[in-house]
Amino acid sequence: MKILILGADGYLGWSMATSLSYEGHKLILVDNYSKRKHMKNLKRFPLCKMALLPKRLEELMKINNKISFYKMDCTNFLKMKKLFSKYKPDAVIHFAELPSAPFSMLNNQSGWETLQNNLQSTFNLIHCAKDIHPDCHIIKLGTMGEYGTPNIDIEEGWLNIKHKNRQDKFLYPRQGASLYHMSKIMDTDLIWFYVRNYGLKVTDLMQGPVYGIYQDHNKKNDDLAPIFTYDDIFGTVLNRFIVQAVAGIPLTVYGSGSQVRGYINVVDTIKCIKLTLKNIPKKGELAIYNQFTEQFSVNELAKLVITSLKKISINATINKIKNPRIEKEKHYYNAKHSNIKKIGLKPLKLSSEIIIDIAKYVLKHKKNINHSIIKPKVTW
Ligand code: USQ
Repeated sequence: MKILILGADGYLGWSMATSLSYEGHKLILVDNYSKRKHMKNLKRFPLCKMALLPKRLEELMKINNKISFYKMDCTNFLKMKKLFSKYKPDAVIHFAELPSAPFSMLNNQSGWETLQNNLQSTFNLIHCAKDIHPDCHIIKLGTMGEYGTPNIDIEEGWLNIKHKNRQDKFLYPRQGASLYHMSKIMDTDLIWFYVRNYGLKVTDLMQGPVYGIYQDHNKKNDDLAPIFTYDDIFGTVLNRFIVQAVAGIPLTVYGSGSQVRGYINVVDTIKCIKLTLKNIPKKGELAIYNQFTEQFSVNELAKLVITSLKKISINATINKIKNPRIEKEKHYYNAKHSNIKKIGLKPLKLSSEIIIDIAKYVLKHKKNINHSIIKPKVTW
């Protein structure tokens, strides 16, 4: 296939590119390094210094030489149009969005940049598809956080509503808990508008917080590893806890720690996206998958890290700190996630072995851990 990957430098984008390159597809990678720029400005460096894409591509090209890279901003419509016209991709995987809730809540500028970047890149993409190549399959990363934590079961994308003896199907109600999550909600509305009016084919993957490191093919090659963050702004909770444990810092449980989310290993993220590449929606269909494999509370995650890492003589402790976010801590949470299993995902369950495996990667780079970027500094 000819696959365009937008946001190819990121944690997920790069993992996706390395994995797909082994399958011999023609890959067109795009990134403007905006996340790196923000990380540098905020002095939140990843666990390992990563080379820029052209350097990392030298390694990838040894596996697959049908890869091109464009340093390009997806909010630039003319450039996007040119790229789309040149390649007319079979599929586009859209990771080119600012992914951090704390970053979006830092100040007015970061909030607006998140809204503007995420909406404009998505808008340009669907507009290119409509104008140039409506047959291409757009795979878009959404987030479970779009649904929030309602007091009813979370369905997969849609909700059937009966009202005064009539019935219809609507997008499941959404209520984000940060400007980042709000940007994803607005994305979804835009996409659905284009899908139903112009017959586009879109898959929206409502993903929960991701953990782990994509190592299938790169265990021995650091140039092919993805960016791994653990700081208060760009790191996700389980990766942060493992780094904190390795560094001897008490695990930063926010508030009571009873907040529940649906989590997924990055290895499964890649598998899910590959499955959806093969399951193309019909013209005018918006296929929605809740992309997570297991639900945990923050307390459960912290306890699992502690008991797992004890096995390799790392003795971690918990530090419950005032929750820096506005979020419900005690709440109902029961989210459906069967669509992805229906198309073939055999979930990789979180285990002590997996936590130890991630900790071993972190231990290799322990000297790089910066203790001053652990405590949450952004509050809302
Ligand atoms: N949390 C802690 N301690 C920490 C960090 C987080 O207790 O040190 C808690 C948070 O309060 C939250 C939960 O862990 O209740 C998850 O937080 P997170 O930082 O791992 O995830 P979040 O900010 O929600 O965002 C992440 C990704 C985002 C993705 C989202 C999926 O950054 O790109 O869309 O996970 S979801 O949460 O389902 O919306």
